[in-house]
Amino acid sequence: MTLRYITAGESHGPGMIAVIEGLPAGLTVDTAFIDRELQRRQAGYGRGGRQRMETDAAEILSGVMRGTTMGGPVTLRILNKDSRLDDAVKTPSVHQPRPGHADLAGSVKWLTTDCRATLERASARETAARVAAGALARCLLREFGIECFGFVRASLDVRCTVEVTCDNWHNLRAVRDASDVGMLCEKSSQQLIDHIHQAKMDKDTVGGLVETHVFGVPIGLGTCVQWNQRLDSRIAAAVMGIQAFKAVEIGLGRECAFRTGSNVHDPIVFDASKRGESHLGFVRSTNNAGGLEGGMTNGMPVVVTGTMKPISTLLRGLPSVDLNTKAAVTSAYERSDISAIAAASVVMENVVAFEIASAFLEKFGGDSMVQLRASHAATMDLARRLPLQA
Ligand code: EPS
Repeated sequence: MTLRYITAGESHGPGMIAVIEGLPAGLTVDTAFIDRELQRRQAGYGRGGRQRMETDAAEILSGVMRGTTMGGPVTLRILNKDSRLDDAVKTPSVHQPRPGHADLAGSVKWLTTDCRATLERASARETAARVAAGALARCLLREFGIECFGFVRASLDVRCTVEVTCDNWHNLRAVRDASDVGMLCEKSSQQLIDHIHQAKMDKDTVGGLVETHVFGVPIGLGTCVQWNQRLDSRIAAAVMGIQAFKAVEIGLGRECAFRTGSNVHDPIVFDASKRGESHLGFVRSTNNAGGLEGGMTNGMPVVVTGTMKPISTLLRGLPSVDLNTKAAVTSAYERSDISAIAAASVVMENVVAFEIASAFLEKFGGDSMVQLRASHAATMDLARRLPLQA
């Protein structure tokens, strides 16, 4: 069964829900890990007042017995403390769509001049459910030594140049966790904090570039046989599905356009002493491909970069039109964030993880963790013994 999930819930409704289907039975669910990811998603300099109200935690409503999965759909619920959807005073109609937001297109789509219904579901509060689903999938990945590391790479004129490798990411995690904007060096962190502070003074907002590295991914996940099953295509769709994301790149990404082939493709060497690693000894001196070739993992770390646009709710407003009168107005303001870039890095980390877990289960399969472990070990053993004797 394909691993998949849907989410439900509105920003100011009773809560957010994720229903995850396709996990094998017998997986130990680390709820503390899931809640830690949810807390990371709430943090970051530039977040608005809402995060001081919420304490996100996942409650398991189905599919888990005594801490392990049972094989059926797992339902995770995150309660909204700021639940007030049915209160028309506290949650009023909105008629002045915000440029950049779903407000205008959604109102026309659902044939209403009230943007409220659209904005409630379009809200990035929904990413809490996606983080919960991704963190659950990571419980599975971690059993096979696959780890994800996400952080903020750049924003405005700030760019952190620290290189992330299999050897240093554990140490960098502590730097990231100490940074209020999820960056990997103190200098860049402070510069970005200053910019976000300035944006707040200017009643403006800030986006940025976020990066996810996935380590220990075995060679051969995904497929080249069908366009929509290519793992890079699935990762790209998952990342572009995050609210406010406008671009996704794998490995070198757009930079490939500006180099010749000999400066892009990662040379292959074989190192028998590294046969036990995810690349089975097929070592690459560079990783411009970002761990994906032909829609399949090549055993090198999977590297994804996402671009988040600045938040579209500006305290100063932007030119817009009243949907009832068609008069020129300034767009509506709702309590919002100045920047959610640190949160976006947590979201991307977890949606990428989910796609890797889905491809992992497709390759190694099985109804139970016992079967999955056996199939994984046997398949990797066969691959290590190539060429196989008839
Ligand atoms: C959001 C608007 C703000 C953000 C929200 C996303 O919500 P509120 O209007 O309640 O202040 O805080 O993000 C979250 C609540 C969250 O948990 O990430 C929007 O319009 O997208």
